[in-house]
Amino acid sequence: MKRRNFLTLSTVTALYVLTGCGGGSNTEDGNNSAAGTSSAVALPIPELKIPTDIGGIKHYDLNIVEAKHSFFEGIDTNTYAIDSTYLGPTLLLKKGDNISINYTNKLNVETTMHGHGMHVPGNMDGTAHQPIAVGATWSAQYTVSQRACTNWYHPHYLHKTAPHVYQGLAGFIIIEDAESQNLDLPKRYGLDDIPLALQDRFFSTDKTLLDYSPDNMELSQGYIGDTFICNGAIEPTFDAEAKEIRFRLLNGSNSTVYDLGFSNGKNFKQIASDNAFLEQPLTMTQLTLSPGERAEIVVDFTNDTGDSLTLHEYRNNKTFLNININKNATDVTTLPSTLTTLDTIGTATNNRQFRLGMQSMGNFTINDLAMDVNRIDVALAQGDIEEWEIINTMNVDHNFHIHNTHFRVISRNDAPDQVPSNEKGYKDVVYLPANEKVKLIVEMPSDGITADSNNPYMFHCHFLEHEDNGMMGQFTVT
Ligand SMILES: [Cu+2]
Repeated sequence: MKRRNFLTLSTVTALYVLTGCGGGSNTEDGNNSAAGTSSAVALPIPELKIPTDIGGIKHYDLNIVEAKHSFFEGIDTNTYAIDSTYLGPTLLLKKGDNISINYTNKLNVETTMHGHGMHVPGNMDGTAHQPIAVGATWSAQYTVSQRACTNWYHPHYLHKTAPHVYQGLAGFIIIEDAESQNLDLPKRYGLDDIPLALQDRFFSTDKTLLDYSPDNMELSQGYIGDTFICNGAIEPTFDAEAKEIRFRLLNGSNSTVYDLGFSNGKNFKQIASDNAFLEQPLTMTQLTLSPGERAEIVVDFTNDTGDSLTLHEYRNNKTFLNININKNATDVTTLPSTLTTLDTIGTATNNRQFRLGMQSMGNFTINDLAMDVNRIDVALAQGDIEEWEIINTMNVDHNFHIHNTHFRVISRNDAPDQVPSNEKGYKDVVYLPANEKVKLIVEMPSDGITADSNNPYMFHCHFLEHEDNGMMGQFTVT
């Protein structure tokens, strides 16, 4: 049941080109009449989860389940999902909300659920220290205390994050605040505000299973699937209104770096990086996202009625999404020239170095140590401001993610001017190409949100195969 033999995406692409669909064959409701090709699938939009308000606390009840999902017409593929058949619903949180996200584990294996990018106490972080036993419910309860951004939730189970995510466990967390609600941005979820979870997968030959079986080389160099998927669909089609459209891009892959752009070279504005708006929209034609990174972009289709284009991935030459601009605008937005003001982080009072490396084939380390849940690597206090230098000592790509807080990138390879403009905002994941290094300024907020040694935060490579195999450490904030 090896994965290499089945109908590959390039075959699907060839079919798509041969049948010539993409432009005129979509019906009004987004269903494509040209059955038999993957392009017939309308872009799935994750359900927007409506919470139950009990005594001023918004409760989100979510079930982690085994499911069957149709990636290929007429074939059920076994998956994991959150109240869905693949991925999970979107949680729309507002700054100041008191929330309780209740995850019930209906799998036959233990897992966890972590809010990536969330500023929450260590015991609400959903890491290896907060396992959800089979049949049990775990609640992440906190007050949303951060700026508008696009975050996501996914398992963070020790040594098993990669396979659990691979089977389908992930969902969006969108945070809004007064500022984001007042800006004249596309914000009609599913109409002009579109979350896109970008992933790649291998399937078993009969396509009934997601094939997670990286060998040692793939553990190291990346487990890059031959089928690229967008919100759990293969090359789906989005019928867009002829207006500004906002895409919330998430690299939800295990270990693939995506270079994203539109097939016709159309430019777009990046408006947000991981943890906040950028101060001004940045005009771009291509955007690199490593695993776990997010970017919000706005693309203006106002004068593009009748056009078709794709969201393309240039590094692996794959199509994520077909877009047809074939609907009249039912609203008008005008992207503001200023989005926000970002606080500068003060002066660092301490420096640290984190060397990403490998002990032996398939065993990864930070500062020569593999992850140990019983070891605290870094002890910090609220209000600490530090400069962290992350050095990729290897000939393969990594990245670096810090829980609880955001950081700003000071330099790449010791050069401040090598930091691209779209990395100058609030980040929680930073890409480290082979043999490169970055300097970050990191601050632990002084707002009473802490993590003790029983429930520490993590820092790690977000290439999930690296994280699962040792490239992770733990820190406390007291
Ligand atoms: Cu890595």
